[in-house]
Amino acid sequence: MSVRVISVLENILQANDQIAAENRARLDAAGVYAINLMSSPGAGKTALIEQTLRALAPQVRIGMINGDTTAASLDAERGAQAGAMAVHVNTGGNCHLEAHMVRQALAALDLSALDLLIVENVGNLVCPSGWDLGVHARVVMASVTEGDDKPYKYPAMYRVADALVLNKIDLLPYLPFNLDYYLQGVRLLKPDVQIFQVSCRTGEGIGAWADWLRAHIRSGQNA
Ligand SMILES: Nc1nc2c(ncn2[C@@H]2O[C@H](COP(=O)(O)OP(=O)(O)OP(=O)(O)O)[C@@H](O)[C@H]2O)c(=O)[nH]1
Ligand SMILES: [Mg+2]
Repeated sequence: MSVRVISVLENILQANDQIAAENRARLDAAGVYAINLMSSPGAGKTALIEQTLRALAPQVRIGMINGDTTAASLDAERGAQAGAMAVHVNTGGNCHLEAHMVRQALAALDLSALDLLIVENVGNLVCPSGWDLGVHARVVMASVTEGDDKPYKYPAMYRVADALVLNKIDLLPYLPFNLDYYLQGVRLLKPDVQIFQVSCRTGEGIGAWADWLRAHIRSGQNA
């Protein structure tokens, strides 16, 4: 008897890509520019969303989809408090968001009232990189407290980045973080990636990040 081998992961990823394409078409039709924000836990994703709202709202109307592994909607509440139209997605323990979860969240948002949608992925530097959610740009966030070796240890995440936000630079004077070594690792994996060095605590660097977003929202272009 011969054995039939079914590539389950391939089928799942194909189905995901199909839904992602539908999500993107829906966002395009509504004129909403969307980003997938990915990082390890605690790098500052929600803090960046809060700072982005401070920099761009109310001229830019901002929505937030927050993916977390539990029902606790603390981050979505922070986003709403800062002025975002926010939806919390409980992934039920899943370590990353998938396109069908974003499709459900999109249904809960009034896209006609938005210009920018920030999807805060589950804090994880591995799994989220392989899943297209149907957004326009993938933004990887890192913080200097995590160490300067991260591009070398998590290349898959850095390879998919359209933009990179390096956060907590206010702490650089206190840490053995070699910025040149870190940036060299990033450039090896993604030579043309846009890099923003920021502090969500002091607001340093947020202006350049906000300008980049503004340019993409206006032009409706992919990163
Ligand atoms: N010193 C310093 N602390 C920061 C900065 N940005 C964020 N933090 C702190 O880092 C911690 C985590 O920030 P969050 O915004 O919750 O990070 P997150 O990536 O959304 O975390 P998860 O959603 O749990 O993965 C908080 O205690 C923030 O106050 C920064 O630029 N400098
Ligand atoms: Mg968060």
